[in-house]
Amino acid sequence: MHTSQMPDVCVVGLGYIGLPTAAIIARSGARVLGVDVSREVVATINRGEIHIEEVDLDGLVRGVVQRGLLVATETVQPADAFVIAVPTPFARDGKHTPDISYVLSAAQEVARVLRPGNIIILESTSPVGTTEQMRDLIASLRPDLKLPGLTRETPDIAIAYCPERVLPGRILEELANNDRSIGGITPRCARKALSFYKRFVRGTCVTTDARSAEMTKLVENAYRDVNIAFANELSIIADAMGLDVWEVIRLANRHPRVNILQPGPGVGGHCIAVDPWFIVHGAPEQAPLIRTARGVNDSKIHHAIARATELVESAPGAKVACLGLAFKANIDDFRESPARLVAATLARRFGERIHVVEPHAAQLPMEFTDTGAQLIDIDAALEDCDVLIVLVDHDVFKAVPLAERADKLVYDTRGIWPDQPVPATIAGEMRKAG
Ligand code: SAJ
Repeated sequence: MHTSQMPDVCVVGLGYIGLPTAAIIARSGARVLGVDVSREVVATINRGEIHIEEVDLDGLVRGVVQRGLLVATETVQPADAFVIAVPTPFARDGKHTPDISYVLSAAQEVARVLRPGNIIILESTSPVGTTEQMRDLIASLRPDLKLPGLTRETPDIAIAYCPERVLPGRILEELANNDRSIGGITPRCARKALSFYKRFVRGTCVTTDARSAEMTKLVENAYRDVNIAFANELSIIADAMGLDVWEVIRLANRHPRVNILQPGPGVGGHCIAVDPWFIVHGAPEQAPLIRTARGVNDSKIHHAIARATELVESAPGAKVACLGLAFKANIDDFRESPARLVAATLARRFGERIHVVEPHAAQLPMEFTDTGAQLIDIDAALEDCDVLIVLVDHDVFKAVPLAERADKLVYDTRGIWPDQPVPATIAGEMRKAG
């Protein structure tokens, strides 16, 4: 695509969702303009390279950039369709107030170039009512346009909310194959958005209204958070009772209607640890379970820190390896990661005794600076460290044979080594309790 040619689709925000989405739309043959505020991200993509790690994304982006179907820039330009995929964090105000300022500033940029016949689709996870707020902002900036829900005539613009629901590590596959909920500000908007997604989504697209689609996305992640909280609470109970939580869950899951998830060092990432707060914020009196689940999952991080600290203190002078920093297995994403918090807390406390193994990191994150902690590889850890703290269930850790770890002191927060013997010197619950 020459920069002079008008793109079919403009994707605003080229992060973990926006970039794969832009690339998949481009693969379907559409001319896509990707917009990001970061000059570096724009330059990287225009070289046919990527700034995030995601299975098969590098080849896909290289291909569509080479064919001229994907071009990145720093400014929104006219197009037929606009897809907004920018972050929606919560404010650090102690009240977890959703921060939709990135969505609104993206909408403001889009408003500048909007023309009759355009469609705007918001994909960012958003509190209920955000799509309408976005519409109202655009209405105030472009009084010349008839916007859906505000006019009795046929509107000039269609606006819909269509959340992504892809799993990091499987994004490309899930973008194409997952079912999608498509919420229009009006049924007409939903139908327009449906025909947009049909071009590149193989899963079933179900239409609804914008507010229901917003809530559906939040509910999906809150559901998972509540279920993980159940597993994490069980692990803390099992620890207090001297039981092996993994064994209990394995047995309970043999019941045909029980499917308990896996405990871990807490819940990380930028979705499951954030989105439930959007529901709590919207209905604070009505959401005690969702709020409590967040609390349980956060408290599991402190439990893991306390357990790990006890183990390190039980082996004075021993070298310690923290296995993993990512927020979950086999990805390079360290945002809101409990593993990272546990390892950094140990590094601050025990300094150079702490070693970190993270195959997806080239260097330790900032908070490790001046702690004395070092990044090493798994072979060095198995050779030199007597204490192993498993924080992430990366495949490379799961594959460590028993013979190479049988004589170590282990705290396995992920239950990846069920065959690890319990040394007589530490309490039975120490090794396995999640
Ligand atoms: N976790 C556990 N135990 C489990 C499952 C997960 O401790 O049994 C932890 C993980 O280690 C991680 C956190 O929970 O720290 C979240 O991981 P995840 O794999 O459950 O989810 P995410 O954050 O990678 O992606 C979620 C997905 N949502 C649901 O499964 C309902 C994904 O489909 C969404 O698209 C994504 O959030 C998002 O962007 O909202």
